[in-house]
Amino acid sequence: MYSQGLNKDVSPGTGQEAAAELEAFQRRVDAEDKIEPNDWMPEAYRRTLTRQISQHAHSEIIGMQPEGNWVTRAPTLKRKCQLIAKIQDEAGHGLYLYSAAETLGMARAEMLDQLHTGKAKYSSIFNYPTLSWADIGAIGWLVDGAAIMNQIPLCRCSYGPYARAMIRICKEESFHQRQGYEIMLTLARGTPEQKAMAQDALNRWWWPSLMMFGPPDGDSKHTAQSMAWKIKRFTNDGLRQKFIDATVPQGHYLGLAFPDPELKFNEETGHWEIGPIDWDEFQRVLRGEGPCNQQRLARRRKAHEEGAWVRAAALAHAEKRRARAAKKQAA
Ligand code: FAQ
Repeated sequence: MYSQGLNKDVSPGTGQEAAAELEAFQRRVDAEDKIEPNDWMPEAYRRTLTRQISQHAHSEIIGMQPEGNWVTRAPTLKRKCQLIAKIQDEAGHGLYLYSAAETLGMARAEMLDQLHTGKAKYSSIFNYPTLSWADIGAIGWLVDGAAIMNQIPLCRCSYGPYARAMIRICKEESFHQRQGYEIMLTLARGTPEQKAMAQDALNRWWWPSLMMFGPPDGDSKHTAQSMAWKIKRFTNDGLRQKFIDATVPQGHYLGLAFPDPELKFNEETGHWEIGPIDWDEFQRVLRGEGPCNQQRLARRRKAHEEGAWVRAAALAHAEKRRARAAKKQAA
């Protein structure tokens, strides 16, 4: 929809012209200028952003499923209302992000097609099951916590539409994080069974949450270029460490233990150090072999098919309004 408003001629030049354009582009990025949809940009910058923003949008939409699993089983009416509001927020985030990605020239239908055919990735974290109510607390605390750590720097991304979308998203994510932590606190201070549920959720979500930040810096193929373009402001490992340092004391305040015998505080560096992350597990999930990959995609495809009549009705309605307005103007 937004791609319709784009200038047609933003294609890269050739030879000397391209070199001059590239240099001018990098100068703007270095000067912290925002790049806007109709500005000239290198094709690789456009591709990187389209990939990242659309995958981010897919993550928000697929991320509704693990939490949706608990709407009918939330323990109180208040918890149910909070959970529904949170899931609705995630849908909104997906929609802002699809809109931001559309400004780069790719139609939403194509992005959705890439998701449904398995060509586009979405965050590995959403391929894990939500087995107990405590998982809803752990998702808010850890998954939204990791998402905020990654997304606050994206508010300063060089691409204007993405940076602006992230500002509101981050505000909402911080409410999500607090509601999750409050669920964990309630369980941790509850009966021994409730505390055990909270501990079990931390055991299962801790390592996958650390994987959300992406592969280690040495294996991250996009980081160097994305940092030069100021799309990313920190490396994957840098953000992961910030998250660990912020989260470990929160877990200890809950009276819970992290599932990592090697976790220790380094007095000299002032950082928490962790044991090795199982990157084979991460790669398996990315290949579609995680516990819920197939279920998540099947459910998404089915929802898309079942929504076909809504899209058709919205288009018919828009066409009717357009024809009515044209007739009024002609009269
Ligand atoms: N899962 O070279 P890098 C949320 C892929 S939103 C799956 O390091 P990059 C809200 C990567 O795409 C969570 N794939 O890549 C919520 C690349 O793919 P390629 C989503 C991953 O882009 C909460 C390849 O591996 N957040 O949680 C993952 O520089 C609760 C190589 O990696 C965002 O999307 C992964 N974990 O850095 C919703 C934030 N990590 O090129 C509901 C925006 C990496 O092979 C409930 N994205 N890959 O196709 C980013 O900041 C970056 O894209 C990174 C990856 C940091 C994720």
